[in-house]
Amino acid sequence: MKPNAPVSLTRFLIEQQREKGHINADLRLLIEVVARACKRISIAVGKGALGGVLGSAETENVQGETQKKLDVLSNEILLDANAWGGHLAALASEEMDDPHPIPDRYPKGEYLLVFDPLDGSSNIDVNISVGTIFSVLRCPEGVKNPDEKAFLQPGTKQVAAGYAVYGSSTVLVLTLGDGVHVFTLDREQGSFILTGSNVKIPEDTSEFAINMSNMRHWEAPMKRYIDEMLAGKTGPRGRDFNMRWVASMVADVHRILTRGGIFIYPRDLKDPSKPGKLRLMYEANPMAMIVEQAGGAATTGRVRILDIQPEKLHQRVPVFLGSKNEVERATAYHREADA
Ligand code: AHM
Ligand code: MG
Repeated sequence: MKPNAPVSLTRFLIEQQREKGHINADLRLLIEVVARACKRISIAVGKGALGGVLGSAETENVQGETQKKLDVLSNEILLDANAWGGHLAALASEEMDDPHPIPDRYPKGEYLLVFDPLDGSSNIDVNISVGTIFSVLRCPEGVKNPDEKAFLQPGTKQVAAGYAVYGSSTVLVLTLGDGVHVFTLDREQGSFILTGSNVKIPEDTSEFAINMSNMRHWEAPMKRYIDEMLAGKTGPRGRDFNMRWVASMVADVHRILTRGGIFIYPRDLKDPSKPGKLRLMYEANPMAMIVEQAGGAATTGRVRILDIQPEKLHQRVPVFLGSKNEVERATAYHREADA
């Protein structure tokens, strides 16, 4: 092969296994299977109205959210793709109440896969980027039939994490715990090609992403942090800030990975029973691993996300992630207020 020939995801993974010893054959297969499922989801998303996939499925998930047809379809695509390979012990998803076992007719492997099959559901019908988020854990030793408890491991235990964003191009972002790598789907060839290695998030930024409509429900330190940015050049920060909010976490995180920024979905007092909107296991943890691997930071505004010991599969957490210095500043404001 020519030295500058494009590196496919398959070649990248084989090199990670053979030369770096980072992954074994099962984890390689797992990532390839997830990537293949993302290609199928990307095709379904791309067909839009022509594929009859828009609109509501008229069912509710465990979070009490109405599922879209594409939420259900994407979940099925990931389940089917991962059932037979022998690399998984079980799966869990935003769209399913309980962990999903591997059918008895197939062999079981050593990994657990957790995913949000289609993140940004509110954007499906309006042709704005959506995506898939996934996290890979090891099945605890000796556990033959993993239940919810087997999944309740802190984010530091993830062996891999990634997301696919179905935007103007389809992009797969992956970390195996050794930097963050970006692959773009070559639609003619049908393969993911490496287009960014060891990407880094700038430590400083002048761009923030937050749903400002919730401002009246925020805690005081949260309000202080945003107020200071809104005050611009003449305020305490002495410079102007810009705002972006796609309302698809995958798209907002991808922008931050590309050019920096801070993404915040804080705890708010609209519904005090909920500690945040986003889910720890299949949204916050995989994104936190990616962001940290890219040199950024990820906290709940108080503690590091990856250190949280999960108590429930569908647990929610506040999320602050992105450019390190901004995440640290927002976190310091919360800690100061608590003290
Ligand atoms: P979803 O998994 O049901 O799509 O919800 C998660 C999404 C995130 O992608 C996004 O950051 C957030 O919800 C947007 O919330 P809001 O509509 O409150 O702005
Ligand atoms: Mg989601």
